[in-house]
Amino acid sequence: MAEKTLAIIKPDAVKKKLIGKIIQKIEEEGFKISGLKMILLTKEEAQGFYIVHKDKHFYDPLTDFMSSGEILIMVLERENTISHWREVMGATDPALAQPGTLRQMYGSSVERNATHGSDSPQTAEWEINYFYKSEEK
Ligand code: DAT
Ligand code: MG
Repeated sequence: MAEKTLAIIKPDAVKKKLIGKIIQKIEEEGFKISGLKMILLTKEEAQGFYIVHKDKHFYDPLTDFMSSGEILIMVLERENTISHWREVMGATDPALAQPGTLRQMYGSSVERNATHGSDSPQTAEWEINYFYKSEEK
């Protein structure tokens, strides 16, 4: 079974109408999209999703931002899914991301960096469960 990751197109990228370009890149990179939905998180749901960062200075602005507009949630699969998606996204801070990565092209700051990706198989499983409780996994 291919490794899975949870990918998110964040509110900044949705508002900038970048869904099409980002999904095109996802398909060109050989990912299979095995789940996809558009949702608007409440502040509490954003806080729950980013609970690992609850003690960080950016937790409050991050969860305000993530609940500020619709987001597109996707489950992606291919070989080396987690590390490959993180490579395609680039570094967390768009200013430090390699040319041609999604965050370098479409992010505007470390707080508004266009996309999300899980960072380990354990995190991926937890994050996928967070959004696909028992319904459609
Ligand atoms: P990543 O999204 O690359 O896995 P992370 O898990 O360290 O990065 O942080 C989660 C999100 O929090 C990140 O996408 C943007 C925000 N963030 C991280 N570091 C930040 C900082 N120093 N200032 C503001 N926001 C930050
Ligand atoms: Mg992370």
